[in-house]
Amino acid sequence: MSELVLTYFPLRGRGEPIRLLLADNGASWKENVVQFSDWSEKSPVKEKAVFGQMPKFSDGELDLYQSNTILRYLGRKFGVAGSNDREIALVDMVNDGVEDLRQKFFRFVFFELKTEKGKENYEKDLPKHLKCFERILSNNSNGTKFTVGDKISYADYNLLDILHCHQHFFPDCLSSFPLLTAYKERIESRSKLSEYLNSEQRSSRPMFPNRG
Ligand SMILES: N[C@@H](CCC(=O)N[C@@H](CS)C(=O)NCC(=O)O)C(=O)O
Repeated sequence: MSELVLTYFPLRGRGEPIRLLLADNGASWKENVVQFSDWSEKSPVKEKAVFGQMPKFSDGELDLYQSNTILRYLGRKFGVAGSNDREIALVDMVNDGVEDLRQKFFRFVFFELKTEKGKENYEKDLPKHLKCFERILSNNSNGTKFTVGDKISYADYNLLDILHCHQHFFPDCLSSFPLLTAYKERIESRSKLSEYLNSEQRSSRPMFPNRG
């Protein structure tokens, strides 16, 4: 297999769902860490980046940008992108739903979190969004498996990560969502994933810059 390299800031951020997928599928990858101090309009990594942003993922000669493109690519590469046309479409849909929530979450972290009112409003609104994923789970084998079908998919890694992000700020946010709670525990206990989740390399990486 060609060398797999993730180029990103020393963060979980948008790199983390990619790492969860790689770890759970037993892949080895190299981390190419770009320090914030080396990132500027004129830095070669930024200049070469197709959209001027990271993460970048390299598989041998192939360089990819856009975290969801990378997830879909790896989903296909490792056979975790849905098992037929119907599942492929549904996995894509769930992943887009996670992306919508991630964008809201970023606005929260970088803007709304600055005021007590902003934090309160976000927390009040959050169950409405989590409920959508609870319902997705309930519609697939009564919530006993994954978001789609019988097999984990790239959307599940992305969802797991966004749940972790929310629990960081709102530790009890899943308490009224039994299916999501069980799902999260089930995925976290997969052997390779749990090894990664408990690793030093993961715990030493902050979720966001300067925000713990
Ligand atoms: N849609 C892109 C967004 C990438 C993005 O926002 N990257 C941020 C870090 S998470 C970045 O590179 N920020 C530095 C910059 O914009 O100069 C993706 O999903 O990869």
